[in-house]
Amino acid sequence: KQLLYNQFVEKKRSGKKSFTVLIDPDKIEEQHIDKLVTLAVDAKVDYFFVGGSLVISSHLDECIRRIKQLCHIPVVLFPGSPSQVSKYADALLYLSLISGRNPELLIGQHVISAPFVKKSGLEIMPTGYMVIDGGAPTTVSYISNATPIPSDKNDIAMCTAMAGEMLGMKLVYMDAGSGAKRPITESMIERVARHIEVPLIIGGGITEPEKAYRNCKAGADVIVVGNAIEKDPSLIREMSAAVHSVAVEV
Ligand code: 1GP
Repeated sequence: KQLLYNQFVEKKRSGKKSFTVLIDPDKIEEQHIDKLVTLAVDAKVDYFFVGGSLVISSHLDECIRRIKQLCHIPVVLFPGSPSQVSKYADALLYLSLISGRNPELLIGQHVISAPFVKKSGLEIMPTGYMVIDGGAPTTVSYISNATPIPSDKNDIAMCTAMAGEMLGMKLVYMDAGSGAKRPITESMIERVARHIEVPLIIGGGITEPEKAYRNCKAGADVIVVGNAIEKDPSLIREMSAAVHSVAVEV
């Protein structure tokens, strides 16, 4: 089986952009999963990310199993805590919060959960996770107990991403936080994208296909949308089309 990470790299090499729908297992019920998956398959969504800062329910396994029964879209865990691991997923974003200075989220929780994560057999994708100030505190900025990178400090973002890459991170994920008032600016995306080789994932507060498109033009490789799609699932089609339209122009 081809590693999912190779697919990320391959797509980046050929200038293809990917669209990802973020599913929070706390917020979705089974009948809605079915509808969402149908829409996602029709819209040619590339990936599902599953997770959230708080996973209160125990629906994680069920949620992923249901998605896997219904389609072949790869499911990647985007865990808010070390307990959010499910063997039914295809891969795990192994997040280290490199924008913050909270040692627990840089390495501490990884140490505690290492045997458990390794035993899961999941494909592990080491990810430099960078939280960018989204205009107001988001769940991630509060829970992480770490200061996000100010939204206009492009140089800090650039240096953080570069350091993450040199430390061996295979992906960089810049996130303004779920439901962010202000998504990450294109100028910050552009600055970071120009200085790293690994695929760049962008999410947080993206509500318009036009913004998703501009982010890709600025250098994002993967666009993640959660909230806006929860509110209006029909957005999936336009968002996905906007992201995929960038590839043909490269
Ligand atoms: C959050 O990047 C994701 O971690 C997606 O954010 O829910 O605002 O789309 P939204």
